[in-house]
Amino acid sequence: METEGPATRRVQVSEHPRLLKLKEVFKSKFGSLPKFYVRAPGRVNIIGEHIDYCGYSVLPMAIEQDMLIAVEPVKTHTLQLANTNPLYSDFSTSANNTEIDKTKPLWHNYFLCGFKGIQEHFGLSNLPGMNCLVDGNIPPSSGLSSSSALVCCAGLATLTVLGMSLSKMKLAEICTKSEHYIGTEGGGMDQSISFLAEEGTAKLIEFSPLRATDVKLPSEAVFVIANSCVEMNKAATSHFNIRVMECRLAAKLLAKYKGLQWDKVLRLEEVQAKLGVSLEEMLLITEDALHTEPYSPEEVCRCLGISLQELRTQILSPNTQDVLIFKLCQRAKHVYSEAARVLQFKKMCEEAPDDMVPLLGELMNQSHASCRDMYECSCPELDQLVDICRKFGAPGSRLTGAGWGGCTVSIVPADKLPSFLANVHEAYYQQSARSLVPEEQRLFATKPGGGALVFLEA
Ligand code: ADP
Ligand code: NG1
Repeated sequence: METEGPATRRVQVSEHPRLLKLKEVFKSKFGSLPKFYVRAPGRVNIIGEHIDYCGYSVLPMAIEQDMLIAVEPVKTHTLQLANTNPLYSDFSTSANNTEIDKTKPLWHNYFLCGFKGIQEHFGLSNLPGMNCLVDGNIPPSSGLSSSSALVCCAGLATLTVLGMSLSKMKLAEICTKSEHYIGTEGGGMDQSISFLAEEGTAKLIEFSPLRATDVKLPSEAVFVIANSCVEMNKAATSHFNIRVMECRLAAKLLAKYKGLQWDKVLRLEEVQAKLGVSLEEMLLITEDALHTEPYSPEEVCRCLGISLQELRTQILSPNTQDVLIFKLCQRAKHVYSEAARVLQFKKMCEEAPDDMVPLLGELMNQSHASCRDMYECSCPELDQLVDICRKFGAPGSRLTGAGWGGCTVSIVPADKLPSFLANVHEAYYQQSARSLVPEEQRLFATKPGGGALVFLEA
């Protein structure tokens, strides 16, 4: 239901090994016991890559792997963060002074994004302090949304400490906006599925306004995640924001070409909506309006009739101001064709999902090709991994999440799963560096999991 907040569950902590471990480590760290626990899941995007920030619908499902936080509200105004993973150092700050350093995406900054989002939503200037211990098992920087799970979990922890409530939709919107404090200008898929997911179903997530609709996946196929073991931290590089800006510029040039008021346009979807044409027509318009040779900043300025200074300060993000080439035609073609593939995928799932497995796979293959060739967000390891997955029986395989590393998702007939896993393991994970990635984070089948929750000890 649209107005419902995340559920609260009473649990026997002693019966949940991860919660029990969290409780014990919390006690040794802070010398007290947590009052409650929150969880927010990661996700795998089945299809619809790099189109959420252009305004288009995406088709993810939550995975079982998640971020868990044990929380104790405290009377001092101090926020103390610790992590079960020693790679992530302890952090402490005044709850009223939450500066987020965009130049260094350290883990606690993702927590602060969620914390600050709730603080700002309620206009609070005097936040209570809390002790928090975080435990995550989502492979980091691998396209399964570990960062957003942490932001959402921190937002939910803060809300619960305040004793306030908000709908899942509102929480998703707040966390989408507040994750921008880390410096990446993402679209909202990750935070939305983390709050709105329901066990047993993938979701079509639509934006402006945010909506989530169940998508029944084929029962005779399994979705398998394979980690390329190449990590890519989105906030530490400008790859991600360059793509967001290329799409923004493409939208403005397309709008200008069609005589629309281009200065207010930010997203490729707005151009389609204003023109009232189909995605197929948008592809033709893109080919007419934009050339495939890269655009220089000077050419973009000439097309829009603005100065370089205006381009840099009014359109581009801080970390893309020195970019020298923009591939506008290729990026827009990826977005419009990928948006169409999402709708086709959903339609096939509504009709007869089990008869459609080869066709669903074909759409996933097309999506990967477009990400690789038009959007240039793949990498040699991901390309190798999708080839291996197809060779061993996946009708479809593609990169998932932002790319440039991270994971692939493949659709695999259920009866072929054991041999598929064994063969992909043999073909990709024998190299010593790859075998260092924990086994449970390398190659696994996944089912649609549930969304964010609060746990209270029974
Ligand atoms: P993803 O594709 O997983 O969202 P990002 O590169 O956007 O990848 O974010 C990864 C960052 O999230 C990590 O560098 C780290 O700061 C944070 N993170 C991931 N997992 C954990 C964890 N278990 N504990 C603390 N921070 C985490
Ligand atoms: P990941 O893979 O979690 O970094 C990012 C964006 C999404 C979406 C995908 C590409 C964030 C928090 N997430 O996801 O919104 O644009 O890339 O489809 O920026």
